Amino acid sequence: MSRLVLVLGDQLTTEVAALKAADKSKDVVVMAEVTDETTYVKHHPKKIALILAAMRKFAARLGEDGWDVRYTKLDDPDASDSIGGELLRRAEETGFDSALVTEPGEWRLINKLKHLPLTTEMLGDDRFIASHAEFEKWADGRKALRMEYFYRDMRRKTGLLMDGKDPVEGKWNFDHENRKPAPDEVTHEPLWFEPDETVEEVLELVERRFGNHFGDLRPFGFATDAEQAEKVLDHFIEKALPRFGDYQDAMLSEHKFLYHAIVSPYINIGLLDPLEVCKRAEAAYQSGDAPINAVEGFIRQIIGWRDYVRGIYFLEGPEYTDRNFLGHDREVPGFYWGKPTQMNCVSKAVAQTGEEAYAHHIQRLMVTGNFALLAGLDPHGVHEWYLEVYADAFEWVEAPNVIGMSQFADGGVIASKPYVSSGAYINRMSDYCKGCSYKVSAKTGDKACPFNLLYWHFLMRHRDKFEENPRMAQMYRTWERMDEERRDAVLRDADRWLAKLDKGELV
Ligand code: FAD
Ligand code: DLZ
Ligand code: SF4
Repeated sequence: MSRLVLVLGDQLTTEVAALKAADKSKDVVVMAEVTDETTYVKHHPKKIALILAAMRKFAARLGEDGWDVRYTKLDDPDASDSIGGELLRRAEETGFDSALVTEPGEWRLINKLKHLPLTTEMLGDDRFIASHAEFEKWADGRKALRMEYFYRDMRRKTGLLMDGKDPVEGKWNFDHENRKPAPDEVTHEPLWFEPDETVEEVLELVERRFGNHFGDLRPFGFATDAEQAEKVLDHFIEKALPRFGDYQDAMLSEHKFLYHAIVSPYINIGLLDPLEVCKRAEAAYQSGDAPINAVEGFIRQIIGWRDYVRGIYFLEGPEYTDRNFLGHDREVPGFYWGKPTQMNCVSKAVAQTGEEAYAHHIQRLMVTGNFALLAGLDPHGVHEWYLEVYADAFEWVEAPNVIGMSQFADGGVIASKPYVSSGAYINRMSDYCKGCSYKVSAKTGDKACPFNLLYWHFLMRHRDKFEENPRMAQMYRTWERMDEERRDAVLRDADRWLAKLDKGELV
């Protein structure tokens, strides 16, 4: 029996389950650029361009390898609007009545594909270390699903950085060495590529169709095929990995990328294999070219965090993105899309996001995420923002990071306490405060850093939920030690600041 074989825009590898199971001699590959996928949120133009260009190149490669590929371009006059519509159109064209698909990374699309009038076989996406069944088994009966324990199991399973049954150098986690403030000098720039003919054609299409989405399309330098993505990885391993650990949490206005890898967009769409990426990092440790704190930290992000959040997304089910444990409902303010704000840290993180469709973990967690949580923004709106603006954002990875880790909207499935901080943390880890209209040292008054005001406002708003949390008790004790006049002033100034925000005034 011949079948249609669906390959989605984030499944661009010959190792994807549906292609591995298909028969080149009789099956037909279906790939489609469709408006549903390009607009279910208003994706950053760079993200759309990356995916469409990489899809076109991958389809060409499959064709060269002898596959019969039916590829739909966004402007094709016969095209339907959706992946399901394209499968049905190709079913009619070929006379096939069944399809082989690899499970998409989003409940929305999984449910649509399951309800098509076609016999559809959905295979598990095995580009991860743990299958759904393994994750469920790991989670079963645990009181808390902490990443660290899952990560240790993944180290054991993969054998990465293991010395027999033990972790190399006697420790699982070297994170405490990875919190150095920003360095004076940064010697690394990621590798970018000049657009070739295929990319240029896509850029013109995206300019025409999605020019009104937030973010800059040009200059466009993302890798758009596996060979280029390999070069980005080589470059990172050689030039940046040795210092990745030390400066992982630092933020600098003039150095957007510091020593980060910028490989998440490529891993997530299939141009790089996560396990291979980790093996390359491990080899750098084994040859003495990168220290353990850097390599362990990097590998933990991938076989630990990345696989863990995917497990949580599928474990928690389709309603996860609607969770709102803290009852937050403030609208996401215009400065998340580039309207002016006097908060230099937020302004810089958003500007960089608009330019690059990229911000590193701490900018996402401790600047835009921290502000959203402190100010009580609606977590669903925040989730949609993150899904829109980052090139690496697909719901299976974005939602647990935003709803769970950053906004505590899942009530503590992922995080054992909310990631909130006052301005002091941002000041320690970045150079943002030096160029800010607010004063990070001011705790009350017109010039007080809003993070300082809102930090206490958040803790007081949710006292009933967090006071008993052993990891937060110290903060409440500090509050109790402040004199009453000061506490009243902090809460009053925070309320005033939030009122200005709600009125749309410049804050
Ligand atoms: P590096 O800092 O160099 O890390 C190496 C790799 O580790 C990354 O490429 C990525 O594959 C993996 N990784 C690191 N942290 C995480 C994590 N928390 N979850 C999953 N994988 C991780 N990552 C995404 O891929 N897509 C998202 O939509 C996304 N949204 C996020 C939203 C918030 C609020 C936060 C706090 C984090 C989010 N992350 C997301 C995780 C992280 O910010 C990015 O993976 C990282 O910034 C990618 O840049 P990099 O390749 O330079 O990563
Ligand atoms: C994100 C995205 C975009 C922008 N466009 C397409 C597309 O035109 N065709 C396609 O097959 N996939 C696209 N994608 C990726 C899908 O949205 C992604 O596969 C699902 O969100 C599941 O992760
Ligand atoms: Fe951000 Fe406050 Fe520092 Fe300004 S002073 S950059 S608002 S942390």
